[in-house]
Amino acid sequence: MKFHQKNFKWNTFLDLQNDEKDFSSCSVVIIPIGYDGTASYKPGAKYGPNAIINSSVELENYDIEMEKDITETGIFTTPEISPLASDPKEMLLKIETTIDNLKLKNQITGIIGGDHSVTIGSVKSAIKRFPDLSILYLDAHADLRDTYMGTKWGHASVARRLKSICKVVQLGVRSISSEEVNFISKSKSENEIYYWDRTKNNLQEDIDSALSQLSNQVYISIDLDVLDPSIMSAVGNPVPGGINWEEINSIIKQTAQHHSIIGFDVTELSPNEGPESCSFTAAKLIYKLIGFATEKSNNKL
Ligand SMILES: [Mn+2]
Repeated sequence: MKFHQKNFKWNTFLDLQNDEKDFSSCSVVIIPIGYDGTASYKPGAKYGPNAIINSSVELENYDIEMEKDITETGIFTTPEISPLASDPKEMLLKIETTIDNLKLKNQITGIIGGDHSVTIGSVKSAIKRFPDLSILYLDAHADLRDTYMGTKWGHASVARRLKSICKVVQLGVRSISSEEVNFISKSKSENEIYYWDRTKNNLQEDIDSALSQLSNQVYISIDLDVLDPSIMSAVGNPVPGGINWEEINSIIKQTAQHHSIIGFDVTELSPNEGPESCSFTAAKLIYKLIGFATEKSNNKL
């Protein structure tokens, strides 16, 4: 892939310098997608990538826990995939073909959404390079509706659509409709969804069980509403009782220890719905994903 726009500069994750040499040698490609065409309650996730990239500029490149400068791995940020106003399905196809056209080899893709529907386009492209991938799906909502607000391709149906192309293991769920509960029992996939309930569950046991179901190649899809609203209020549909910072960090770390993270996305930041700290939290989460996903290749377990 060549980026011909020689005179066109775009903002990059951590404010790193991009050049075409970096693109061929980098291990992580960050792809911003400011699309919220399927938002059901409050739009605003289209502003997510810009807010996250602006906050990332303020992060230190060195990570205390990993004892490394994560930029050494090579991180290239592409220009934003611009939204289409037409049918959501067309937008997902545009995402898939844009990523296909990057002609990636083993690079890890990191998508910055945008609403959660962008995951469908991203996974459809990733599965061509990694046919055995499975998805660790972190979201407060089940996203298993067959259709919602007149479309099958919206953010309330993402896990449902993905389940028809690969294994999806859901963790962090605490909001679900009866239609979705019926779907789970009909499709006999009760063991692929883990409700996040501190009063009932041994959460570490659930995490271990969820991760044990994943194939070696894992795509991590994160709707930021999986986090507790006390640390992540800037989302369209917040749900109390969520995952905290240490827990999500540990889930990503445990995934990386036993699997290869081949791609990830971080979606649904609506910066206008909460304090600026939320875009810093989202930026640090992406930073941690990059760090853990690339750690294994440097330090074979
Ligand atoms: Mn959600």
